[in-house]
Amino acid sequence: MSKKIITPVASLAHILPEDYRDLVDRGPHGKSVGIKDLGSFKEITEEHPHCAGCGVSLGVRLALAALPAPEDTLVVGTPGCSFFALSQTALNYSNTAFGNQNSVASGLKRMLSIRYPDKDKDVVVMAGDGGIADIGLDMTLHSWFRGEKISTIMLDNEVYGNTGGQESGMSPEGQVLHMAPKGKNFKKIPVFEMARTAGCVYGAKVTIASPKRLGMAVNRAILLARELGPTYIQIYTPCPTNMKFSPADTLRIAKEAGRAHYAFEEFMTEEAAGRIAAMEGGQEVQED
Ligand SMILES: Cc1ncc(C[n+]2csc(CCOP(=O)(O)OP(=O)(O)O)c2C)c(N)n1
Ligand code: SF4
Ligand SMILES: [Mg+2]
Repeated sequence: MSKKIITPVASLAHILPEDYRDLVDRGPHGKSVGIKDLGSFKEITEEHPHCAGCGVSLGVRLALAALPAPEDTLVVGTPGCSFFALSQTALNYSNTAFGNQNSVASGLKRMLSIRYPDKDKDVVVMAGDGGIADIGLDMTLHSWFRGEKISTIMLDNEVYGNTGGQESGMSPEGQVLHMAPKGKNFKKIPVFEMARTAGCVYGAKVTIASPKRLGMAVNRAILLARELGPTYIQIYTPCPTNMKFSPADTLRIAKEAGRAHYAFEEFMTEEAAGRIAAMEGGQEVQED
């Protein structure tokens, strides 16, 4: 995307909302921004359309702030709570029929590689646990089997948030939910481990309470996908509305998960490790 597309006519700039002017002046297009440089502009906006304290909206915000080239990135999503934030962004965004995101992303990546052979065009799937691990699981896995050069980012709130709190394959065992009144009776699906087995060259598991690690993992995933093959990031994005905790407790819950079932983890192939060392000069993933 060219920054020119979002530059307002000078004579009308003064009547535009603050967040549009902020996007033009401080937006990420054409430059490198980090979490500390976030403005209030629309793609990573404070005023999101989600419930108060929504972990998904923060996950979207942090992941978008880590895109290495937002103007050359196509985000592919599917129905679910993340769709609300993503469809309001000033990024290239495509929504798909539920669960089809990795198939659509595969086709778009191949098409972009043919159309722009000399330019890196990053294709990034961002969707919920229901979309990636339940209804779309075969599409997710087969994109990894085929070695598609796309990154898949799961916003894991461990529930079908958008449709009112049904059990997801990623819900923890025993979790009481609307469609699981006696508690979920099987374990969380090990998608992280499946990603490694199915051919992802890099994977990371992180929570929204670790923004630096999250940013570095997303950055690594997208740069490695350009050259080597599929990558996977699983972000814990707790949902106060369906998990019935106070919106003020979202980060505390995420921090606690980061010390328990969502402890930071990475895997990478030898080739990916070599590329990371070359790109980052041996820099460690910083602790938050
Ligand atoms: C083919 C199809 N099946 C079901 C739905 C209904 N639906 C919309 S969002 C959703 C669940 C989303 O859950 P998840 O992917 O975990 O995202 P979240 O809302 O939790 O962020 C479902 C079942 C749909 N839109 N299309
Ligand atoms: S239902 Fe949960 S995930 Fe969806 S917007 Fe509300 S807090 Fe966020
Ligand atoms: Mg979900």
